[in-house]
Amino acid sequence: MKQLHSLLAVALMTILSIGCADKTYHHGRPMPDPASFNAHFGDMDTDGDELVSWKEFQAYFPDANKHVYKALDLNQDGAVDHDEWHEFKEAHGLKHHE
Ligand SMILES: [Ca+2]
Ligand SMILES: [Ca+2]
Repeated sequence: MKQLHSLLAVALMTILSIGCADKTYHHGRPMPDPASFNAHFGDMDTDGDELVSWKEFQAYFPDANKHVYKALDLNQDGAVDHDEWHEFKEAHGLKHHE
């Protein structure tokens, strides 16, 4: 009986560690540290059209990949607007100032 309990504990730990790995890896790719994306929208929007294009995003975050940018572009219109950026930051617990 004791053995069964430890077996269950091991099984539970395995399930839990798989669950954690799932959160860290999105579609099998490691997501970059969200804290590294704690930027001001206005700093990224260099041409001031209230949208951060892929080129602007890439210029600000040279290490970023399009996978991340597409995840930011919630309505998939090809550009990240202010609301989308704030939603991303809130989703990752990053503080922003109004
Ligand atoms: Ca822009
Ligand atoms: Ca968008």
